[in-house]
Amino acid sequence: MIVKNLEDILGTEDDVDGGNWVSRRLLLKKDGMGFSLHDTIIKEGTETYIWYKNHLEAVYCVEGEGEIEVLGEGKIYPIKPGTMYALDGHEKHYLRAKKQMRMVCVFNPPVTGKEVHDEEGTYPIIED
Ligand code: 9YT
Repeated sequence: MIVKNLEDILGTEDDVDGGNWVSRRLLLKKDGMGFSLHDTIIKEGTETYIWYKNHLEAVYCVEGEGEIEVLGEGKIYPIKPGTMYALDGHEKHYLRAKKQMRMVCVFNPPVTGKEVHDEEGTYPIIED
C-alpha cells in the first residue's frame, strides 16, 4: 500500500514547475499503478497550449475558475469546482485560468515525473 501526503511532495523532485502550472505528482510510473495522479495548480491569468498526443488525461477541478478551448471543435467549456474533463481523443486544447485553479489530474500511461511540455505542448513517452 502507498500512502503519501501533499506536504511530502512539496519541494521535492516530484514538485514540478512547468511555468504556467505547478504539478505535485502523487503517483508516478515507478509506483506501478498504471496511471499517474497529480495535484496541479494552474496559475491565474495563464493560457497554456496542450496536446497530449501520447497520453490520456482526466482532470477534475476542485478550486478556481477557467476554461478549456478545444481546437478543431471550436468549443469552449467553462471550468469551475466540480468540472471534470477527459481528453479521450488526444484533443489539442488551450487551458485558461481566470482565477488560479487546482486540478486533480490522472494520466494513462503514467508520467515518470520528469515531464514538462515540449514545444508541441506534449509530454514525451519516457522508456525506462
Ligand atoms: C490540466 C493540465 O493538463 N495541466 C498541465 C499540467 C499537467 N496536468 C500535470 O503534469 O500535472
